[in-house]
Amino acid sequence: MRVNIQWYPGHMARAMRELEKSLAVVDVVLEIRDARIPRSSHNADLAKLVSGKPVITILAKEDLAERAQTEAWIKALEDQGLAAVAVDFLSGRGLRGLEAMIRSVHQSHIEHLRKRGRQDQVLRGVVLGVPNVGKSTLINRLARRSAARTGAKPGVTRGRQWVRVSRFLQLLDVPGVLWPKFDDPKVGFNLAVTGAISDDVFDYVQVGAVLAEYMTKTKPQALVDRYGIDLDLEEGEELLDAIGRRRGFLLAGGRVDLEKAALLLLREFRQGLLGAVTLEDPPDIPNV
Ligand SMILES: Nc1nc2c(ncn2[C@@H]2O[C@H](COP(=O)(O)OP(=O)(O)O)[C@@H](O)[C@H]2O)c(=O)[nH]1
Ligand SMILES: [Mg+2]
Repeated sequence: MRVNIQWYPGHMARAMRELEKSLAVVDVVLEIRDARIPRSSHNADLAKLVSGKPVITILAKEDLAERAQTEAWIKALEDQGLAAVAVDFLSGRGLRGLEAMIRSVHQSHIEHLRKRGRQDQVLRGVVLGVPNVGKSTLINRLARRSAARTGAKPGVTRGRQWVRVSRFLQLLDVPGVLWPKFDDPKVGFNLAVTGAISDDVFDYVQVGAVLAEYMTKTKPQALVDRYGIDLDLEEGEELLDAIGRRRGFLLAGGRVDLEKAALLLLREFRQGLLGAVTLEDPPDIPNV
């Protein structure tokens, strides 16, 4: 299946140049991935872009992912030498672990500078991730009430705005959107289903149908419990048809409004009403 993403090469190239400028002035990168799709929400070129700077990988929305899968993902990422932590920004679960990781990077940063005779105390970071993954929520969470915009700091690129998260941590106030590659149509599907791609640029009947099929194969009971549909249905549009019929989404002539059914399914999936679902298995063999 194809998801047609609006693709403006000029715009993307400009965004990438902006991002490279941002990366040049930070000491740490907070990379947020969606815990339901840790592979599809990751940009494979990130490591090249950050060249040697510490990266903390955050699996956000862990409340919407399967816990055992998330733990396996964390282990797989750690096996690749990454510092990784799962967080639910809504409840705050995992936040302390993340803060401990940031403190540890901060400590090494200060020591590194001290050896060079500098007394800087502040750690500067940027938050990267696909749209809607939780970048702004993370900044607000870390900042709690003390968030305050500070002017551009001397010594860094002019005009850049920093959010002072704590006495020791400043984050660039424009979190970077970093799109993964869309070569694999599965990546487009995963980003659409989880809400990274806005609904008006893809065919939601198509995406909803693929999601319905995926759910009947992996978690049929969730569809039965939520929509009371028959377990013997298999095909995506048939499933949407059944969901729409159960909810009374009928058009003139008694046909089911498939668009409405698809939007309902997508919305409820994203809210976690179909239970916690991880769409991507962690790798069996860490690619160290
Ligand atoms: N369930 C859940 N929702 C989250 C979590 N973090 C963020 N959200 C929600 O995801 C949506 C997008 O978050 P936002 O911070 O604006 O994403 P951004 O586009 O990356 O800045 C908001 O509705 C948040 O409330 C999380 O850990 N769990
Ligand atoms: Mg945001």
